[in-house]
Amino acid sequence: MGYLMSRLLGLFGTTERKVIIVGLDNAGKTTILYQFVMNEVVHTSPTIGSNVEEIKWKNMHFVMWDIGGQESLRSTWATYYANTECLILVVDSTDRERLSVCKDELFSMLHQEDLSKALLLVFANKQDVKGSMSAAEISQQLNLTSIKDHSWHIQACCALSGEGLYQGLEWVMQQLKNR
Ligand code: G3D
Ligand code: MG
Repeated sequence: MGYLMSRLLGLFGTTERKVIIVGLDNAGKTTILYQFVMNEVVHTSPTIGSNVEEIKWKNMHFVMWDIGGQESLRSTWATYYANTECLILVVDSTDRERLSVCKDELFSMLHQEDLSKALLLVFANKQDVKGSMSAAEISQQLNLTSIKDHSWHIQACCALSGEGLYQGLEWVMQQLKNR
């Protein structure tokens, strides 16, 4: 599609925005994707490969890829990066042990050329679980303030109830509008 055409379509809000949802296995990625699709909780099983869905919200059209997070699958993440406008990192706020793994994965992604212009939204998921880490704590552990070359935002959420999810998406939308 030509540049002018895509700008025109952009005015009507029909430009597709590619979003990829990454994170370790069991973080809640697939639950989040289907909350956006259907506003309901689906029964998930570990994702082998990926799920992709189109989501239309407030005149924006997102194509969201939910990529399997098991260790053996993480090396395939890079094949999904091209043309990504937003990277959503889902963190299981109850999983203190693997937060450092999450951090390593995050920083290796941010160094990828294909993601150099991508926004970063971090969902601090499973806030309903007692004793889970707060968004502030996760932000500090992930050292998000050291990220200077990407716009980023962290949002506390609970994928089961949907709480916080649209607040996160709202931030993405505002950022994309300002581009
Ligand atoms: P993944 O796609 O990142 O691997 P899933 O993760 O979406 O498959 O979710 C993994 C498990 O976490 C699921 O539980 C799911 O219901 C649960 N989960 C997701 N989000 C939340 C949340 O916000 N709070 C709580 N308490 N649980 C959540 P099961 O038991 O089906 O494995
Ligand atoms: Mg999954």
